[in-house]
Amino acid sequence: MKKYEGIFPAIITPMDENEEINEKALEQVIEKTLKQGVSGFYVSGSTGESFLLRDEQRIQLVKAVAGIVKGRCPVIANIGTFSTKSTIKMAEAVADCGISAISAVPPFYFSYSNEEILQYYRDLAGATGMPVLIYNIPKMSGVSFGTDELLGFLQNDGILGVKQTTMDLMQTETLVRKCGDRVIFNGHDEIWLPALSVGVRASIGSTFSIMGDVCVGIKKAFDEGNMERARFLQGRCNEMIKVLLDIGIFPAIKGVLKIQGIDCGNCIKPFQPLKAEDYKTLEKALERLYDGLTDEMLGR
Ligand code: MN9
Repeated sequence: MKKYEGIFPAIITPMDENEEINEKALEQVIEKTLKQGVSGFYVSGSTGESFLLRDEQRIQLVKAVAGIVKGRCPVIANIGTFSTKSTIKMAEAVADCGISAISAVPPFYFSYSNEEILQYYRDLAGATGMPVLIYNIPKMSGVSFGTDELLGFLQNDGILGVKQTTMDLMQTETLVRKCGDRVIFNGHDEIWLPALSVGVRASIGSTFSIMGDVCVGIKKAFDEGNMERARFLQGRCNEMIKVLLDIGIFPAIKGVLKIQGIDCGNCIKPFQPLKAEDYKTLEKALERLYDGLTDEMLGR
């Protein structure tokens, strides 16, 4: 396996009742998913509620994950903020804690030219010397790239690759075909199998914290040429993802973790706590997800 191959949970940020980081629960999620065969972690991303955390909490979080992982697998930290200078400051604060790469969504809110966005990524790579993973998430950031623009960005020194949180598999296919030396991460868990079919080898996703074993199983089945099983497992995941999205993906993921025995608290307000009926819905969905799945199917 390559360094950036397989599934990377976009890890949730466990919180206590004061909206401070619960490092004990963080460790439990990391150890559980490592046992399930995940290949690394993406920290302080959308799933990690990064834009709701204070800067010092993001730094604490990244350091805590690196400290728990202790070099057993790569850790990618999303350190993106609103300006180049503050993003570099954030990157410098975590540079020596044992992470493998940094990542950032394109600067947003104001409209920037492509040159300005590219310069932002170049400045991050240049100032820190760490590989930079572009976080392409047009639906959330409001910044969409054409395929040619992205291809241009990927040619630059210091760019590790791109996390493609988009359903545009044609764009993803083109990036994989034309940028063989860069890492193209799938970013939507519901199209992990379709992404594998266009040559993607790695995926960063929020649901890998709660069903990492099933998603490891999808890749294993695909690599063994067992498409029937791979499709079956992707279908099970997608039924689960539909329920999570209907409830609200991040609070719902924390809800499932609680059912699985790891209390990660609530998401930061204005996210609202789950209702009792949401837990019932999630319990049922979780039972359905794992019903009849064997160790072999789960990649064990
Ligand atoms: O980081 C996640 N992206 C967002 C990846 O939440 C915006 C995905 O894992 C999605 O949560 C998942 C559900 O749509 O694919």
